[in-house]
Amino acid sequence: MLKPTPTPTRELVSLDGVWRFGIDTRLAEQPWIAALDSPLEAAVPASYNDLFTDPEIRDHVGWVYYQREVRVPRGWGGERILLRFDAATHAARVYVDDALVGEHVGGYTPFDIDITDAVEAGGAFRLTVAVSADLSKETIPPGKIEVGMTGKRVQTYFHDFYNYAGLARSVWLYSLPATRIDDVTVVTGFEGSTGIVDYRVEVVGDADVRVRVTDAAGAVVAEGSGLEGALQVPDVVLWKPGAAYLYELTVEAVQRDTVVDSYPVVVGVRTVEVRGHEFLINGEPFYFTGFGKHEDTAIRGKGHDNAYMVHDFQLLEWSGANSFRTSHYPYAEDVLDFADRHGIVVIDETAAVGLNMGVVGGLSGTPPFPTFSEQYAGAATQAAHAQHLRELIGRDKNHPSVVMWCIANEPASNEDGSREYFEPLVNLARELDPTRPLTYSLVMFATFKNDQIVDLFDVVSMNRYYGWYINAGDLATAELYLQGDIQGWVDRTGKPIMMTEYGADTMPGLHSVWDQVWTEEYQTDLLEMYHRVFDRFPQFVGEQVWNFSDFATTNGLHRVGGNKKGIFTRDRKPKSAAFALRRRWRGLDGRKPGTES
Ligand code: GCB
Repeated sequence: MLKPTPTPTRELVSLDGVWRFGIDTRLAEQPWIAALDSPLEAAVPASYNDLFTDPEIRDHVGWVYYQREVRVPRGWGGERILLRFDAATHAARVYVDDALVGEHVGGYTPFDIDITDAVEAGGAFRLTVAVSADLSKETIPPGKIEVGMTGKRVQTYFHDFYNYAGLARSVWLYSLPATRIDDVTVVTGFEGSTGIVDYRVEVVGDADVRVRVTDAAGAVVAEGSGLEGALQVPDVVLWKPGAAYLYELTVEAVQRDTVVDSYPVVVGVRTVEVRGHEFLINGEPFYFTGFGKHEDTAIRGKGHDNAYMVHDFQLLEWSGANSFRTSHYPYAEDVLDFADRHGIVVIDETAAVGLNMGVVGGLSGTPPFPTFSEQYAGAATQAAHAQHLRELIGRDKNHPSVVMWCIANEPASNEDGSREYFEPLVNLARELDPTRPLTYSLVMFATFKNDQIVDLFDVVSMNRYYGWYINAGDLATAELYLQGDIQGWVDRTGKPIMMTEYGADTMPGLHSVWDQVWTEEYQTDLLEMYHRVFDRFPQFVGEQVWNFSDFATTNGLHRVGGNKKGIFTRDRKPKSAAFALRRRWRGLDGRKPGTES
């Protein structure tokens, strides 16, 4: 799916700003047929939850309504006119004036609605967007809504981050020519000093296709024509972690020598491959350093914010991180564009978090009923998961920064039914993208003895909390467990292994000379213990600390003002461990710690 981009043939109007806002319980039925009868207004993009002081809005279960007037530019007669929602979390119904024009389910992937027949160039319309925060067996992530003793509907879900909802990413009105480029897929490689850009174009209507590759200075370095082909780039400059170099592939749809549509795709020439126990980028072993992150800031919730994005990437660079995982959902596309430009490597994760009833069983990991059953993650969940994969890979397939898909976070891969659930999804992902390795993040209860799906994947990604949820305050025992655990996966799989989560909640400003949990020293000591163990395994290909920064969590007893495993606070101040990571990671340039440059 192509991101709306202004080109000589496409125009774009931002609908971001302040919209009228209300929640369904306080509005008339069919609130879209008139101006919303509500005193509230909400910022777009932003999650709505933390904007207001009213607790009923924050934890609202059900639909909320956003509304604004939109004017269509008068020069758009004869063009297709579309709305693009970069995300509506978790489901949306879109109305133009009194009419429903489209719907979408899935809170972290974009969707378009063609409204050409409902609006007029130069005219204005009332745009109402109903957005639902609800999670159920039919959504990814899944959840459950129950009516509590007070008669109120209560949402439960099986992940710790707060269920922020609303229009957290940009909304656009844009024009497309009737005959147009509908999709472009790019796969890159190189032979010696020649770069290969394989491209495939989908066109709506009848047109010839012309393509050209320009280098960073704008010089044309390759040209071709036709719906697909392989372009050769002489003296290629590769896209490398920490040294991004980008070309541009301009695709043109041409009718009788007239360019009727034109679209630029950013191209980084690089390869990704898993060979034996190595993860290779451009044929060279790559060692991931970095974090699992969240889209999470005060007031905005999951609202995309360019200032935070720029600053977060500065902190990645400052700490020597070369990568992050988009835990636990696809991030705003601008973040991937930024990673492409700045040479940061991304593990792109789906929103499939909480496919695990074991977490309800607490540390015993005993599920109250089977996870992969019609009681919880059954056929409907699997269908939603498949649709989500199509949308994620459709959106992100051309980003050079994305080197691996993470299909789920901590699923109950130790339970019966997990293989039946995941095998078709793995096959689908490989069909959608045969080039990138696949992984999933392994929960503690899924051990090298009982996991049922690891052979379907390319990289073993472990989430482990020795020294925190178990052996808290006892790093010596934690070290023994960790060592045995990794050894078990090495022996069982022979695949590359990385740690996608390890860490400790830490209260900034709390100190101790002893191994005391929650102190800044304990967080540092725990990470250093993990690093000692990682460095003993040649099969280890990376370390991503949980988490980049503190983040908001669901209401409950288990967290003090949110998850405090951040290396940075929620407002991005470093805890002591940030300096320890910086000492370990800076200057590695993708090499494994302890190896020669
Ligand atoms: C996990 C989850 C992550 C949590 C983390 C924690 O295993 O994958 O979403 O935030 O543990 O801190 O408990």
